[in-house]
Amino acid sequence: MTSPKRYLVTAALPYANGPVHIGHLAGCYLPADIYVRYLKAIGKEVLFICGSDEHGVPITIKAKKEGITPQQLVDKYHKIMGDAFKEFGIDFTYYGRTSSKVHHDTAQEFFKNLYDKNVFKEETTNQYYDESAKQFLADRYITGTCPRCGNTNAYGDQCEKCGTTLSPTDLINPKSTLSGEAPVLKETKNWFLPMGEIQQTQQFQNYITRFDSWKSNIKGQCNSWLTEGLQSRAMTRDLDWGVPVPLKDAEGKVLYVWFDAPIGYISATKEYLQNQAPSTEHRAPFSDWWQNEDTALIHFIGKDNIVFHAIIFPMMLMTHGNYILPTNVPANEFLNLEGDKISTSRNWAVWLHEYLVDFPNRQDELRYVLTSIAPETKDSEFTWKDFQTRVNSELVSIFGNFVNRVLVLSDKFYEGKIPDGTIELKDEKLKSAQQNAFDEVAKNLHQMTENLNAIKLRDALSNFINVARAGNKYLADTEPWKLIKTNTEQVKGIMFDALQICAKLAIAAEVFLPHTSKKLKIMLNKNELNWNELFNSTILHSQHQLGKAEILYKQVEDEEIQKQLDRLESIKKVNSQQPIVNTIHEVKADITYEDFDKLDLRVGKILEAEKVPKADKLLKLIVDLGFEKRTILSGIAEYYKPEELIGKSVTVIANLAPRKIRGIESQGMLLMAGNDFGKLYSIGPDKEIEAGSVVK
Ligand code: B3M
Ligand code: ZN
Repeated sequence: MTSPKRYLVTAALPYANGPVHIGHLAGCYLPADIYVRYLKAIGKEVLFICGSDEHGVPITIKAKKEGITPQQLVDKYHKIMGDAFKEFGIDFTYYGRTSSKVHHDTAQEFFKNLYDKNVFKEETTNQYYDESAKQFLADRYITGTCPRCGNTNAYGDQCEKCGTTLSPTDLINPKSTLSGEAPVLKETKNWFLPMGEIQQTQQFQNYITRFDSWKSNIKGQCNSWLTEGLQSRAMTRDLDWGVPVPLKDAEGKVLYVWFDAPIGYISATKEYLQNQAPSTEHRAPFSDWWQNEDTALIHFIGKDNIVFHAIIFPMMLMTHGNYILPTNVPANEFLNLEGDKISTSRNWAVWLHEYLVDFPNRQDELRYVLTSIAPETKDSEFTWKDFQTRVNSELVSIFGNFVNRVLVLSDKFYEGKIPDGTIELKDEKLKSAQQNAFDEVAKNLHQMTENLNAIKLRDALSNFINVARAGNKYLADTEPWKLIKTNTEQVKGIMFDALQICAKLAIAAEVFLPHTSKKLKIMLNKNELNWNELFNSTILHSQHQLGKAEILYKQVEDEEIQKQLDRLESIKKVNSQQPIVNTIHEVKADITYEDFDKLDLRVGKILEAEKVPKADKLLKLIVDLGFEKRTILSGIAEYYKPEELIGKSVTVIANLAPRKIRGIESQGMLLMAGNDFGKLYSIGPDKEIEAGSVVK
């Protein structure tokens, strides 16, 4: 496509079965938002569409768990998710939901259209059925081993580990998630999309040439599925929650959630244009958005959604015939958290609503960090330490510091009025500092624009911060706070330049850090700043009165980070208490009796026990060995409270050479039974026996 006339940008519809976490934000909503803000800034006509995905097994499973109806569940989370997005400045044009009437009608019409064209293959097949729950087991109601990668927790519709789409009957050792039992097979009729046939059509072959300009991670996945050959896939399910199949002989059946959900982009557009679009504003009609080749359709998603957006939905759109196909599917990989995969069920996540409680009004800090580590080409990792470092050493020390210095000095020198802008710098050193700053700022702004165009948002953000860095360096090189004593004229020139850089930052911040941009514009007393002024040499004219200087970012303190780490640590503990299978350790090489006899094992009685300060795992024990009392340090603080150990008999290695731990000499060791997950329990005599007795 040459330059598109308008952009229809979508972000994956999140399942309304839980709150939003940083993985969602980094994977899809933040990049989509930044790109949309950029498109709007450069004057493009854009719709940014999203909404809650309220159907499918993930919803019914969660409703059952919470003991409420699916409708109550989606009502609850639709609100929570919508609020979280708003708080973080994710500026959807419209946030819809798939339980709406317009959506049901649109999805049914879509299905009927394909049905009438004889696109579907109607087939009676054997599907898994849970006899105790009296229910067919579609999608996530069934788990088993992935035939492709061996993941033992693959779902009936997809393996999240290798991304393969599956059918329940593909799973090895299938198990019902309702009863935990092995299911039986039972006949039922469903309607299949013959993806293998559609793959062969000229239309589809033309469409896939678009992959060439897509990111390599997406292209690679798609091409590997296409090479393997696509299988037919049922577009209906035997479930009672969803959009009813609009056919007479389809009682008790609903549309497959992955059939109806992407249609949600269409129905949300419709709803917006019908009900919400401001009547004063010029808006292209629906047909221009979805049926006009001048529109670029761009789906932002996470990598587990690629096949649905890059292959299945386009197949639906092209067989319907009345819609444009995606121009680009910029999928991100996954964001991990502190060394582990983010998981809703294991509560291993940073939830946005919780972040806001601990870091109120600091949304842009999270936006900044998540954009700078966005998993654009490979999985990436969020750690709290890194969060602290990036905020403190980039936002606080570079961007915030620069802006603050410029505003405070302007206030001090000129009572907040922009000085004369016609002054030429004379001194060689000053001149070269100025040239450097101009070059760096211009270069980075150009690269930033290019990177935004190419949806390389990490790089774009680093160009942005480099602009502030160049500003900071300009001040450090010229030291206006010193120069003011000897040359007030030259200082005017420097401050004038620095203020222009602040204005450029305020303009560019609008796409990455909207809350900051707003604040900065108030400080500059300039609400109307346009993107096309970005490359102007003068944005703020002399005599313009600035507003009040305020701190843009607060330092993130060690205690704030520790609190988050402690929270994660306690989640880890809760998770590790769930039964997990222990690995079987091979028996070590044989030893002789003489080897064994070298160990002097004794029964000891614990007399005292206390925690070792600043060591989470250690207890300091005083143990009576009969002939003497020993101080022994033991790493069991997570499993025993000091008071429950007093009076307990344990087995001690009495001739282990003493060792200093945390400045305390440990004079022996307790024998403990431990598993792979760190659990440690003491081993002692099971009947009373004197301290000092020999263990042999
Ligand atoms: N709800 C999957 C997900 O939240 C799904 C996306 C639908 S986009 C049409 O990961
Ligand atoms: Zn797999």
